[in-house]
Amino acid sequence: MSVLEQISENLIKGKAKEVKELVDKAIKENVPVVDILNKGLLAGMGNIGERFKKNEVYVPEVLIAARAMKSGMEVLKPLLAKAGVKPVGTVVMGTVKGDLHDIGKNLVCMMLEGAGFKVIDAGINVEPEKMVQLARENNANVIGASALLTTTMTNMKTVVDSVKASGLAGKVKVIIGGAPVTQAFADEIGADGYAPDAASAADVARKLVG
Ligand code: B1M
Repeated sequence: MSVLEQISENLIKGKAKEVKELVDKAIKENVPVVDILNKGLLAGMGNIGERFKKNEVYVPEVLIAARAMKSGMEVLKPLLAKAGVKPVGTVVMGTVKGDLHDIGKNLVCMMLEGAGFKVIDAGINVEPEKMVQLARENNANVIGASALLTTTMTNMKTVVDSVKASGLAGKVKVIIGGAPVTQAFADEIGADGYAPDAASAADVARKLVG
């Protein structure tokens, strides 16, 4: 098994220490950093994402794999910056105003990072204007909004409206999701995308940034 396959395999199993050591080994063997990222770390995280969508693995496995990816990224990040490797896009991600649920939102952040995005985590109970401000400051392509309550999902429309009012519509796409949210609701409020789970959120974001 090549060192890249070993990175991917160990990440899938959530072995953070081994992933870090293998990334170190790959660097010493002069494997290009882009390959370590794409064919090692992101390949492993992509595998977990696909299996999560099919309910073959669950939230704990995703969290453990994401931790393993982070340990590999710690070693790789400075080298990627040096090599001029850019993220595939930037996403501002937050749970909407009035809503304190963050487990799903955190999973979406991890899947986005696992798909090569830079993620600005705006946190919970986020004012729509704050999301827009962060998107502007960070030159983001996407705002991701999560809601778990039927009473707060209406605030997703405020996010869409705030993006329109800011003049960033078209440049910044809005993706929504969370247990009570549906594609029909996304269409109704004029969101650019909807995803039923964290792995699909990364797929939708990738499609929207081209
Ligand atoms: Co809350 N809560 N809660 N809660 N809570 C629910 C959501 C509820 C369904 C429970 C119930 O009554 N059966 C209910 C909502 C009812 C409704 O609106 N119809 C509810 C309620 C009522 C409340 C309070 C009002 C309770 C009270 O105080 N009376 C209160 C509200 C607080 C507030 O937000 N203002 C409240 C509080 C809490 C806790 C703080 C105790 C805790 C949150 C802890 C935390 O997040 N740090 C909590 C929890 C844990 C839950 C349940 C049990 C679990 C939610 C969860 O984390 N799921 C939940 C019941 C349930 O769902 N079984 C419940 C796991 C998570 C991985 O799933 O977030 O759906 P989820 O994310 C998924 C997808 O939805 C999707 O991807 C994720 C993974 O695939 N996704 C996106 C999420 N965001 C996305 C964004 C995207 C795309 C996909 O694009 C950007």
